[in-house]
Amino acid sequence: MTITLWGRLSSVNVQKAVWALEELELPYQHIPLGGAFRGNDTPEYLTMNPNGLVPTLRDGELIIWESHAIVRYLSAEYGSGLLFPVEPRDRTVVDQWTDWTATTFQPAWISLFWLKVRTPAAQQDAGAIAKALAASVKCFRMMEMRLAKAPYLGGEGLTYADIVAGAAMYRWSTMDIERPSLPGVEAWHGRLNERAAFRKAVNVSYEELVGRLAF
Ligand SMILES: N[C@@H](CCC(=O)N[C@@H](CS)C(=O)NCC(=O)O)C(=O)O
Repeated sequence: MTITLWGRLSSVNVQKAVWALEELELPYQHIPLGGAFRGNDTPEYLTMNPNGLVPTLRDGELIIWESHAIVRYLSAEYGSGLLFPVEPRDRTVVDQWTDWTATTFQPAWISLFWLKVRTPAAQQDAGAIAKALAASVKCFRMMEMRLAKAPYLGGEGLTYADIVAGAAMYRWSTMDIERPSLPGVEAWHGRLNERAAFRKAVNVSYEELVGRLAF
């Protein structure tokens, strides 16, 4: 069965899917789409993904969109016992950090990224940037409490929670902002950086997005 992934590689949500595919050493076809590539508003694409965003993944007959659903599916189908803890008591901790990333952490840091990186310098609002930075730091301090005690968000091993949250780390660590010292988060980022799959998927230039609000 062939796996196909649609989405531009500069998208953090696409990067989560690429990381999971690479981590699990799955063969896949990649089709750049969205952003400067466009194509996410065609009837063919909307039939697969009515949300009109990237990523979309097809595995045989199955088509899925929403990056966290994609990463969770790949982990369950191809990484059970590795990225996907089998025991519900272990897995719920992974889901907790995964859902928190979708609802709280990513909205905070993405907002900062849009205000600080995607908004042209002349239009930037220092007050809004400070507020978004404070909201992001609050999230990172929560992660610090966890990562000071465990090497990964789910506990002892890498799981899909680290993939969805860790996808933020290239942008967070390279944005021109004041970052507080968070030794647990930094050590975790160091561990992620040791993985070829993380480096390939996440350490990707976002130069094409600087000062660009269009997509
Ligand atoms: N909740 C969705 C969000 C997807 C999303 O916002 N994708 C952005 C890129 S990160 C997108 O498709 N933007 C339009 C474009 O790139 O053309 C997910 O996690 O998959």
